[in-house]
Amino acid sequence: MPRFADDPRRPPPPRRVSPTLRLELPDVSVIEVAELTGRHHLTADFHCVTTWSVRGLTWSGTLLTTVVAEALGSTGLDGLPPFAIAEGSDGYRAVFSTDDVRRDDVLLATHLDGRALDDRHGAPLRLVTPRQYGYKNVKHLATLRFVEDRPRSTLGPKEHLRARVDLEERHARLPNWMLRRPYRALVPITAILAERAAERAASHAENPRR
Ligand SMILES: Nc1nc2c(c(=O)[nH]1)N[C@H]1C(S)=C(S)[C@@H](COP(=O)(O)O)O[C@H]1N2
Ligand SMILES: [Mo]
Repeated sequence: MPRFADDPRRPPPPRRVSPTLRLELPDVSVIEVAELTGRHHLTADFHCVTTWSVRGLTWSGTLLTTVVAEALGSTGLDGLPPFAIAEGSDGYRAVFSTDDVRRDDVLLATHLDGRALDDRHGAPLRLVTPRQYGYKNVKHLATLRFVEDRPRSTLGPKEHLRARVDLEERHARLPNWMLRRPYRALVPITAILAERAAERAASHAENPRR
């Protein structure tokens, strides 16, 4: 699996030691979910909107519905506001219709194919939402916030609110026939730049004076 990103020059953020999540729900004070070390397994294909895919990845972690249900108590998942924002500690964010994250195949992953997530793929915690394109699968997940009003996307029209793979919801405005080829052409250079940014960050962490 390549390291990939919307902005490939952005390095992975400095390592957080343990997988914790800040959950923000209206009428509930902020909840810090400590040590997400669930052992739920999920095997799924991964599809980046730019046309590359990886088949049969096995993610392990905690179901998001489990965490949210525990936080909400008797209110239940039906009472959630209609939209959500997921933020990574590198500043990346994706916006959601709550229906797309309230599913029982949405995982807060700590492991990929039996190994703890590395910096390239979202350590220490990653949102895995297999029915949606890669750009909704937020790496280095730090905060999940449920909100009443539709949030503005930081990715602009490139981000479809739903981004469901089976409906090919790639872009908020442009049709798929216009996108597939230019997107595909960008894949190799994006992957190279993203990989380099990660290597630079790793060597800098080892030898900060370089
Ligand atoms: N925090 C964070 N999450 C992110 C991104 C990012 O740049 N930062 N890029 C997204 C995009 S566009 C894709 S295709 C996948 C790539 O995941 P990978 O690097 O594990 O292959 O992560 C998604 N999640
Ligand atoms: Mo992507």
